[in-house]
Amino acid sequence: MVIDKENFKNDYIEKLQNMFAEDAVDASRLHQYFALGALIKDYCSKAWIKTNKEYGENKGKQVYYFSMEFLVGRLLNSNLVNLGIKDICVEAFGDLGINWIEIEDIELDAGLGNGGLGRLAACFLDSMASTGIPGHGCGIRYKYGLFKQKIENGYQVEVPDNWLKNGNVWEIRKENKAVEVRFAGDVYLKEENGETKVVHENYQSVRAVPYDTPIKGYKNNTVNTLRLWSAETMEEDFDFSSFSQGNYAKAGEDKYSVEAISQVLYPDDSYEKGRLLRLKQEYFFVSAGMQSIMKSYKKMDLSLQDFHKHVAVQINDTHPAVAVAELMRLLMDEEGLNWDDAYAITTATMAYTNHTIMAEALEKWPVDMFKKLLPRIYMITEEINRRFCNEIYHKYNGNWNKVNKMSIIQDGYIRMAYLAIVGSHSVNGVAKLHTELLKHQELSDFYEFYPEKFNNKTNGITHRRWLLNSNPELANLITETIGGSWIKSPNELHNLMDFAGDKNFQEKTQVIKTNHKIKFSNYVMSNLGTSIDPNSIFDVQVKRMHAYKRQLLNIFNIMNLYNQLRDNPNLDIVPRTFIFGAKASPSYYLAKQTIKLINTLASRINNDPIARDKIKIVFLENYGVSLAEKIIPCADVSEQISTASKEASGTGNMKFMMNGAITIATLDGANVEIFDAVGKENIILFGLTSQQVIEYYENKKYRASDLYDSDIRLNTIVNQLVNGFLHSNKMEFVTIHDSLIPHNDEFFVLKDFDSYVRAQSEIDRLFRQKSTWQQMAIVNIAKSGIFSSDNTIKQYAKEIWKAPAVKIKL
Ligand code: 26Q
Repeated sequence: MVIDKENFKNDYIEKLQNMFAEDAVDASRLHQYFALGALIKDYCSKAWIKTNKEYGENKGKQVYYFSMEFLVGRLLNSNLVNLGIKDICVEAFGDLGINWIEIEDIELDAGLGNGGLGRLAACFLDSMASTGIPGHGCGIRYKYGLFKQKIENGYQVEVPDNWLKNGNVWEIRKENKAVEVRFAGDVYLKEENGETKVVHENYQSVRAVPYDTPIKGYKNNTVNTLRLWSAETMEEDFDFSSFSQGNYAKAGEDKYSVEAISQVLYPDDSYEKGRLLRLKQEYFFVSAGMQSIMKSYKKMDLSLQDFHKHVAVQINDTHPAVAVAELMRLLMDEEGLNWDDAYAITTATMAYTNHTIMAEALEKWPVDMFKKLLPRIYMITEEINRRFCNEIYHKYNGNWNKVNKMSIIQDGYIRMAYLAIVGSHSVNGVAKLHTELLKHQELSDFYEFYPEKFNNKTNGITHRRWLLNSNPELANLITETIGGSWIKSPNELHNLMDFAGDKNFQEKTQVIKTNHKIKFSNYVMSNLGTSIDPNSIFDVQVKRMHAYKRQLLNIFNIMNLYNQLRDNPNLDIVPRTFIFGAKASPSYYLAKQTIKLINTLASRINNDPIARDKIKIVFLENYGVSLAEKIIPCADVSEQISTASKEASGTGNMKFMMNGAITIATLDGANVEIFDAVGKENIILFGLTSQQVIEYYENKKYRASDLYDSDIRLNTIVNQLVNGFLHSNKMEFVTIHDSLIPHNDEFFVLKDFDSYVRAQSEIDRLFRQKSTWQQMAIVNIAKSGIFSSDNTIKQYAKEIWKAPAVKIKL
């Protein structure tokens, strides 16, 4: 299909007329946006039908990515770019007198995720479609995404994210594909004609209704599907007797409790063990998704024994790990297979990705609760575990200690990571270092038992959203310089290496960066009323607020600079703007206090004549995908400063690099691979290594108070937290203070402080050398292609899923 500007305009005008009986100029912004979305969906629909048909007919491997989170952000721009009609559309809108920027801003982010894990799932969808892998997303259509963050008096305040309030133009409700999900009730076995049958009675039914969103590949004909499930009451379950007796409240109660299942996304690390609703959510979308896969599998008329040859299921962390038992249930109870066959098929189908080594983030469910809510799933889990423990017992000659350590069910809890490992044929970490730590530390018993299951898949990011879309100026310059084939083959960005030393090219990349910085300064002025200098270094740390990510280390460096400036107002430093953006989980007090600390420091420093021309602090409210797209192209410095060993991978690090920021980093997660790619001249490293951190944890020899006593800078800063220097209420930051002293600084902020300060001075020194700096930036862009999620997806497809790409012809 060739769409040129004239027929695009005609199509669009017609769409507005048909949908709203309005013409282009008179229509409201919302209607203009909706008509455009609907038109784009029309443009995708033929290829969408064709893609599904082709997958059904060619009967090749299809991949299902199960995830509690899909942090997709906005879809208007990415759909236009992937269709190849962005320029035509913007020009056409110009002709029609419609302000494009305002249209873009109508769309609300689909914020159906917390952070890295959810955004990774969204990048993967884009890459699967763009590389032609038959891969679909399966998740929950939350009515409310992650809370919106407001800053009031320096504190985070959470506001519901009602992202569906204007409707969602991208989705299609598929009433006819609804399935039933059963909770609780009684399960028993019954003999019938010499066969054992499983009977499940007195259960509560929930209707799962899918909403499908097309995932359009970049300039190909593939349109995959993101299927998100919404919970509704079964019509026959509506309590008509209460209703007709006038007891509306009672009639509505069930409806309310069922709909609660897909009402709201849980913020991470508010992870209080055993939240019933969270478990309901997990089983709800897993059961609905697996049932729907089974249905479309059966339509293809293939033997159930071959299920795993046609279906691959990737589980994104342990949140969908009940999928293991659910597939067993479907194969045995619904399809009549025996245990051994069902088990072989299940493990050959499932694969598990681990995203964390933080012990407190590993999901555990209390047996009592699990059993009551999912009685049949519990029976199956128990049997999987019984057989697994038996195997361990025999392999280790009756070593009960091993059995206890590895048992899926232990001390009254079900350990979901263990269920996922046992029930899958593949277990992967998300960066080289992370996978090594899984193999040799956290999951070493399992690695010893199942070495063949373990593998690494370093994360990636879609260069279409994170370069082509968010930084079109840089993308155009790259295309002018090395041609456009890097867009389909991102590794070709490497050809920019020839231009790293080219003064002319350096100049051009620098102008693009500066223009972004000017634009962003205006945005900050109009939104926050803070004036910032576009010529200052833009030093950016944007990510979830967590102690291990160490926003506090960044703050300590700023406090140190401020203290130096107060001693010597003529201190010679390159002016710097420290930019933060971060949401804290609502129940994570230390994280929320850290936000308050940043804002307190910001108002102090930004208003102090001694400091404000040298350092500025900006805290951006409500950091999310759309804000990331704005800020990342502006960054000179990318802060990736987690305590080594704690950040599984990070993906923000890759986005910044791709936009020409210089990384200041610990050797953690994918920073290690970025370092390997760019070399020591093009990244600024500091701090303890992961091995040193692990040794300290083991030998318990770290004493934060020794550093507090011996380093005058640290002594001053730590005291300033509680001596009234920052806040009239001396208790305001006492939790932060106490996390360091007396609680001995779990994340080595004090230990890495000196090394970090030196690294920051190195940045100051390098930034003064314009050409050197720009050369470093170009090397980073050139080497970033390997971190395209297209590469990651190709590795998953080849090594885990065994799923070849499929070309869709129209
Ligand atoms: C669990 C139980 C109850 C409530 C919430 C949760 C929960 C939700 C989300 C636990 C963890 C998460 C999210 C984890 C996450 O985003 N991890 C990040 O994954 C990225 C992609 O692999 C990595 O790059 C990051 O390093 C990792 O922190």
